Amino acid sequence: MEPKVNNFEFSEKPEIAVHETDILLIGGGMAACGSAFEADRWATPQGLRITMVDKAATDRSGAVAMGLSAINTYVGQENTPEDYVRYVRNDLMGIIREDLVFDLGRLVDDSVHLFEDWGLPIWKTDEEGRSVDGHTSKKNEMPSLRDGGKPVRSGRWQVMINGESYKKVIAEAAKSALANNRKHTGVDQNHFERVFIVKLLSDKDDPTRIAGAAGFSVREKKLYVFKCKTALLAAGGCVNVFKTRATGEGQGRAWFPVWNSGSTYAMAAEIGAELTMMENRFVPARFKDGYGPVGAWFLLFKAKATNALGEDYQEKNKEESRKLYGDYVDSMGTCMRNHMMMIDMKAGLGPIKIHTDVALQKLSETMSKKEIRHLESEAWEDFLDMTITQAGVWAANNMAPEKVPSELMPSEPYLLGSHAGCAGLWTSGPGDFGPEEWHWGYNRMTTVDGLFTAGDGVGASGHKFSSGSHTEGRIAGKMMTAYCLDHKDQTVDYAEDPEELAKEIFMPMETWGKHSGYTTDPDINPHYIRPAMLQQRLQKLMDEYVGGVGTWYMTSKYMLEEGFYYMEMLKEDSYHMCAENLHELLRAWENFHRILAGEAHARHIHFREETRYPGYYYRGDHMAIDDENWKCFVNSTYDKATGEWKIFKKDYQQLVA
Ligand code: SFD
Ligand code: AMP
Repeated sequence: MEPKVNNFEFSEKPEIAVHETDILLIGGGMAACGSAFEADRWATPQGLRITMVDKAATDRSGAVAMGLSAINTYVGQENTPEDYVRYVRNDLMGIIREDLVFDLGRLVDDSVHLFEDWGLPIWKTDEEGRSVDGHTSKKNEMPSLRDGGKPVRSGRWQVMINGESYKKVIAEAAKSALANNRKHTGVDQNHFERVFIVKLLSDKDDPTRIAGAAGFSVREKKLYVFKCKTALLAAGGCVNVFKTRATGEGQGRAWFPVWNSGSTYAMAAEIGAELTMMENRFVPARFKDGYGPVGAWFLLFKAKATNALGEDYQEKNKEESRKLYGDYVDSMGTCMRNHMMMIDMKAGLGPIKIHTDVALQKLSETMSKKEIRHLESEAWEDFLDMTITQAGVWAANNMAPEKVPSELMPSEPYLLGSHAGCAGLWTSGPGDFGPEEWHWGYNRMTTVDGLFTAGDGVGASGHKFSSGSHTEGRIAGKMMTAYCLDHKDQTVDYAEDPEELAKEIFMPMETWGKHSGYTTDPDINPHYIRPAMLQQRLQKLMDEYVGGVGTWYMTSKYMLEEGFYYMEMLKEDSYHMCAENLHELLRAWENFHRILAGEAHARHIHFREETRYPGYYYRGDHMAIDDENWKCFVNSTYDKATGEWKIFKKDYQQLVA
């Protein structure tokens, strides 16, 4: 096909806006909001400018968009940071960066206390040991956590909240921090919403140093080029890279937020940052079709899940699984729970059901009518606060959790680093805890000078959840301030010409303008492929060759190598994506990011010759865990110019006994 050239002959040229700042925050989720808050405390008094760029509306963007019912990481008085390290290590099959996890464990509670100060209602336990919901405990002026109030623990690490407006509360604090920074620095605008960042820009004299980022508005035809001294890349994890279980009328429904399209991993890889544990993924076991989370049901309501014969599949399948996974079956981490469930599903012993009805009836045995009604409304609210679709699925199917059990299902895989997964970037540790080689200057800085990350971006340290991601953003916010002060006299400038960036970024619109008249049906055209079609091709490829739901998460060296061939074909075709409008342009660029994130995932799985995460994925040619050869990190770098990956091992070090 003819080479791609964009001189804006067939599409309108965008306006180009250049914005200069000191600290650039890419993303507006938990991590970036934490960064804005903390950077304001340190950077504003120094006259440093802070800018946040979110592809969506920050009030409701990212994973916490719909709200949450629990804060999953609160260490509290009962636990220590060392306990937290043991818990995370256990759940992630023995390989984590203990320096990063310990560091988070010692700081995370402060963020939770701030959330409460900012108005988030947190459930409390009263003197008789009864649970009081967040709204009532606020109304009754029960002591805050900071003042010794006792939370309602659903599990050892989780505390219950009235969290429908959780993200709005967090965003409000971030926005007022940005407003304060504006006031002190005299900058007109420092919060850009609905601007999708496409690529990071490196310094013209030093390609290993960050100098900015470029993106476009999804509402007006405008290219944005940001120049910065330091940047936080916190654009969440990656959804919709694998074929989804939801099809037809449910298409588009996913557990993970649809905004997060692998931008963190792809843009970091393209600028040369080292990735870690990209083979890891998260396959959440969820209420079928609505993707309702299970945590509160298992931990707070004490529901049990069984196979179709009423058997406890975890107990039943434990000894058989020990043959491949040894003592790891005893810790029964999140992937292992999936594994036990899938054994029975594959044997035709599904549906797997969670007995919400039995659990609620048992809990209500000693309750008054009023208390029972309250319990039932809590059961609905668990989803109305967090995964509204699940309540919709119940209502649509004439099901009520207090009357009938619900089906559970392992979902399609997601790439993330803050929930029960640990894909991400290799970052510097805190320095005062951990080996020297894990500390190269600034806490949570990547291997690219001046580029930081947090939340889903930091690899090898999962189970941070919402509170931990916010905390990690705060750590980075403070460190970015230090970075700016230490590099006060250095000037940075990006190498790219904004005119050329405009041509590259808006290419899919030129393709549309040039060719869309060629056929009567705009979907079928020999000159281009529409982003929705390309996305389906990627999802099919990932599903079939990289272990998605279609193969029960099974892949192998042979399947992956076959898949790499088709991925090359897909990449070739991706340059022919068209965009009829700005929305489709967004879809096109999300696909570019997903493809690279998906490829990193596949390449890492190919490198790690064992099945470290049974229940998340299986290497059919290496079905066992092999601690002798593979109890290590797998890291990689990508060369954008050649398209080549370098993948290598890094030693794991145990720091906490
Ligand atoms: O029920 C660009 N999580 C839960 N955490 C808890 O503490 N309790 C829970 O109850 C949780 N549950 C839960 C959770 C997640 C999800 C998806 C569900 C349920 C359905 C986990 C946390 O939510 C998660 O750990 C944090 O939110 C992670 O924070 P962060 O900042 O790493 O990611 P984000 O919040 O999703 O924000 C991403 C931001 O990036 C923007 N963005 N901006 C510009 N350019 C681009 N190219 C961009 N790409 C993305 C997004 O708009 C967003 O602002 S439960 O399952 O356990
Ligand atoms: P989820 O709702 O599945 O996202 O889980 C929320 C929290 O509860 C996370 O910290 C999980 O690790 C934890 N969790 C969920 N299910 C279980 C379970 N069956 N046993 C122990 N912990 C669980």
